[in-house]
Amino acid sequence: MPRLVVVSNRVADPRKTAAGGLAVALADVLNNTGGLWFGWSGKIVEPSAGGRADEGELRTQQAGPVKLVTLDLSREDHDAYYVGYSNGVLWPVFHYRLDLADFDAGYIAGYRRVNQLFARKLQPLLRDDDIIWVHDYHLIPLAAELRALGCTQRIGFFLHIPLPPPLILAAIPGHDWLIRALFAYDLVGFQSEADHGHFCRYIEAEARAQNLGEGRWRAFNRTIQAGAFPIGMDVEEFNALASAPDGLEMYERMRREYSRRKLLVGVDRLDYSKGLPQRLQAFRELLQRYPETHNSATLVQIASPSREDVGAYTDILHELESLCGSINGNYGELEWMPVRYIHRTVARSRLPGLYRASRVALVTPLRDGMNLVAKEFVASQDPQDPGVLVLSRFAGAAEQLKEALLVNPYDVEATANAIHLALQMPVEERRARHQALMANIREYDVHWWCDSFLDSLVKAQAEETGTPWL
Ligand code: ADQ
Repeated sequence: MPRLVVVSNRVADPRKTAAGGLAVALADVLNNTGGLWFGWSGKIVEPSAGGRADEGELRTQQAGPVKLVTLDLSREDHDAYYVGYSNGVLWPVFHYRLDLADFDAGYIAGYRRVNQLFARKLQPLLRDDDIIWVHDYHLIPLAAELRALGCTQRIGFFLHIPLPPPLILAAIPGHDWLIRALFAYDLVGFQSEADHGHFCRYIEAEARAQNLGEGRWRAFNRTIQAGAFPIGMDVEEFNALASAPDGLEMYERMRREYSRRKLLVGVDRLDYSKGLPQRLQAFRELLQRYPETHNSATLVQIASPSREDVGAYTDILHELESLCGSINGNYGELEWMPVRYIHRTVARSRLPGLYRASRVALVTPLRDGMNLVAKEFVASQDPQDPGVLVLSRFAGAAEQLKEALLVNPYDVEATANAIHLALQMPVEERRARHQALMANIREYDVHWWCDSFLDSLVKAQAEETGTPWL
């Protein structure tokens, strides 16, 4: 079996549980093939007096059979590549938020510079028969840069976030360069059929790509394969966390604390794509419309700090604090606070217990590539007395989790009604929905995702590579 090389913006040690889904997902394949994981160390080197920062020095760490190789970035590169282009342009536009994009012309140069740096540093570490899997929007041009250095290995790309329709994509200055860069891969994977469809429409209209059928496309002297590979969760990993001491303790504690009230839960990174203000407005609407929920329902909303160096994130933080304050101020009583808002990181090991103790999960992003919290909530439930998932139709997960209560998060009243329905739902209906959801989550789990992507990558018929063209 050829060696797997994974490249992503950040690298995680797959032996640590805090590393989360992707690391766990890839750990098996990386372990089996003695793989290599390459990415940014998370460290920024400041320029020494008068000179440029000494970036790009490689650090190697052995994690069992897996080699982790990381490099530092200079302040200038980090600000342009990570804060600027990745999180100030691609993240908002790919989540349909043109209003939040900051199209500073300097960002794209930094984005390209870091992708070139990654390619330059990675190329000498590669073997001819390696299979390379590149992850996410930070690294779209990486394969093109590797090809420019003569790499002919099989290279796949998976986009973890949504891909918007062609006319939204076309608002990005240099969008044609970006999408053309995807043709340096052999396989390009998306989270949903909707995103895959947007890609097909874009390349047909803007790049006059030729549709060869069965997901194969030809343009720019290259033939690539594209498709939807919805990411799944690791059900066994989550079960193990649930039955570990931390998980059990959390469950018992929450059950005791909320024995007289129904618990609603939201767990997100604090991000404007997650629809948090709309969710709180829907909860406020629930309290307003259905007085019987007073004193009987509590929303625990965890919103972990994220990308605090990007301006739009400070705005959403303030909006959220103000909404929580006004809901608690207007509806709270001495013995009951309607919202418990936690702007802190919560250990992954405590999530299954929290989910299991909750009657309803509110997963209501305005846009999301997939949203694994939705799947993790379902997998944590007691099958005899399961909680209900209220899920945004704009999360990639909605294509698969059809038995959830699907809502339009912009429609605050309808969302409030769905939450009410969830709180009232009889146990037979909860069981039936849970069973159907679980069947999907088990079948399309993280191992399915990994295997089906890598299978397609191995089979993708790479034809002539043509001249590298960036
Ligand atoms: P995220 O936007 O981070 O990921 P999500 O899928 O919800 O979104 O979460 C990824 C992982 O982080 C999950 O395992 C979840 O449990 C964990 N997580 C999220 N919020 C947390 C919190 N507050 N505390 C602790 N853990 C938390 C991106 C895309 C998603 C896509 C994933 C995977 O934006 O759409 O599902 O990648 O492809």
